[in-house]
Amino acid sequence: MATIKARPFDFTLDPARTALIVIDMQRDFIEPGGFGETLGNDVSRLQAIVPATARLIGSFRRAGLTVIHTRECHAPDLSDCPPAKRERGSPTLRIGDAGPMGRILIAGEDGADIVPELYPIPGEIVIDKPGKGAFYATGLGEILQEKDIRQLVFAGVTTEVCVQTTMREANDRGYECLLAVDATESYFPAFKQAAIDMITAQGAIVGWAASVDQIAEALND
Ligand code: C5J
Repeated sequence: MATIKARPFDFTLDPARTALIVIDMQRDFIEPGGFGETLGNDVSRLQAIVPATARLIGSFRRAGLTVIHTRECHAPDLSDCPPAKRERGSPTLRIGDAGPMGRILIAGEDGADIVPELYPIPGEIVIDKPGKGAFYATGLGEILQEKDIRQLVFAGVTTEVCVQTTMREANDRGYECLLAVDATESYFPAFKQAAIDMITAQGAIVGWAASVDQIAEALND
């Protein structure tokens, strides 16, 4: 056990029962010329967290702990994409349309894959998820149960959408959730800050927050 001086109070990390979940560090959200930029977002904000996220993943790998990556993407026939989701966003570039890096958010397309700097190594789990939350319509819950995981460290994008949604899903399922604040980002700085505040408010109502350095130190890295 290791104590992390987290927000809003100490988080007692039990490495043997902890996994890292890296949410949607996909080329289409992060790289210039991808879907995210096409929607008018400044992707440099998201690119900036790649080194800290790589450091966090490295700490988990060196400690021999579980690393799980997620990708927000859909089946090529869009059978898992509700029209209500497809109809929103950009009117000119929708999920499934041909985009700069292949069909937008379609499994197997270049843009839907994880950025090379954070690419999963053999043995790591990759969850393709059709929703914002990683528990919805995936096998994540069963995987965590099978591994007897009780604590989840979160990284990835975007803080207020897929990261926060997954933390809320996990919190409701009884997991203790810790957000790595410098390994998560939003296209909107105010939304990132608000999400961290919401997560940690009211006595960690959704979870805790700490830096990558603090988490790495707790893993003796
Ligand atoms: C969004 C995500 N923002 N990964 N996806 O649509 O947060």
